[in-house]
Amino acid sequence: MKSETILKRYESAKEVYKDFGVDTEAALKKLKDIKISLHCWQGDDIRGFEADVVASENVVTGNYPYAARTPDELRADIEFVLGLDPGGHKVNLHGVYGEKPQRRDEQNIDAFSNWIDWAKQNKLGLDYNGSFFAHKMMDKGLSLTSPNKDVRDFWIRYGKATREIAAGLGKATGQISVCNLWIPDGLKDNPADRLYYRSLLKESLDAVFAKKFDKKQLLDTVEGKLFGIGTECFVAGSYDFYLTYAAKNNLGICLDSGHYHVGESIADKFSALAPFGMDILLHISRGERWDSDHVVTYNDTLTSIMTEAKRAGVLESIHIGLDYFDASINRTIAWATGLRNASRALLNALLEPTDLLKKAERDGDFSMRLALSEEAKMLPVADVWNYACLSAGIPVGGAYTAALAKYENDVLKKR
Ligand code: RNT
Ligand code: ZN
Repeated sequence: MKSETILKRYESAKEVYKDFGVDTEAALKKLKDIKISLHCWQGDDIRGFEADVVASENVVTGNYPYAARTPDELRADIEFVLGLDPGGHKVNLHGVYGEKPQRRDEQNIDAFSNWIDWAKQNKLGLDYNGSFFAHKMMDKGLSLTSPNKDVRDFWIRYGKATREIAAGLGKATGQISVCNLWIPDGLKDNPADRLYYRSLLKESLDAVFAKKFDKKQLLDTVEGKLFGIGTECFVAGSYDFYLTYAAKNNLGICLDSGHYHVGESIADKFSALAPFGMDILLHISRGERWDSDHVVTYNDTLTSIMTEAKRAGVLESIHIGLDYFDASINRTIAWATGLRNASRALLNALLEPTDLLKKAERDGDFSMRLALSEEAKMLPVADVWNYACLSAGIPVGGAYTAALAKYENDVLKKR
């Protein structure tokens, strides 16, 4: 599309939105201000840079070639991906992406000094996730809930280390670092004593979170899930468990869109958490029939997550992160496409005539609420999106796919 056409279409879209009481310029500014944290692990299937990798509890399927093999390759791929999205960004690291040969339970900020230098150059904040998996100290899939005290203590030391590291990342970058804790602990078949594992988890978490940090540098979040591969019958860290733990201990909660019952959407949860001032981290994912972490597509599930966050007044205070991994297709295309979809859904929410919808509802005019919300679905969000890309110097339409193909040819195929 010619730049001239994009500009013309934006001008007309601006007028259409104005009729609905929506200011497109204000929406575009917010699109830049609200940051989406890009998960580093789509680049190499959560392999990371530790030497003695063991089979992971975080299963990634597919073997498309050209995964990033080194920290520099991974950072180059991230820069490429971020360069294809007009929104604001951060980068989300996992423990296994440290670059020094440190024991997991002795990991410290030194392992991330290259990441910090790079983040500073690119004005990016860094979030962090403890890697409680793919390690010889996992006890039949259990870490903080292992009946073996030595195992639990190892992972408690690691949990403490993750928070120190994240606080260090927050300090170094001058942007809050969200430190997310997810553990795979659970059982394949029905346990006889669920309470035993959950009591151990509570005890372990109490040790991990004993130290208090400045919330400007470090925000702790805990991430529950319903089930995983190999933990079909029982996951110790369920949503109920962590929500209660977070509420009692003043921590944030991580909502992963792939971790609930089919049909249960995290979109409904913002308004349930907002009245209590709960800090929220999103892991935007796409579960296909099960917790599968497919690449995020632009669908109703995704758009409703963003619009509900806006309607509940938390869009600007939640921490938005992505969490998907597909190793069966070109990883940078998977990454960029999911990121742009999250961004587009964010823009769509920012452009929603929310005030009009809420007014109709307050007035008791539910028929008008329906009519308006259906009308809103056909508003020209694409014209505003293309304009956002053009203004940020990002390839629009066909030029976007051409840029992806070029990167595969020029960079990835040389690996
Ligand atoms: C796993 C959780 C967790 C991981 C990442 C890699 O079910 O979603 O967030 O996917 O930490
Ligand atoms: Zn997640």
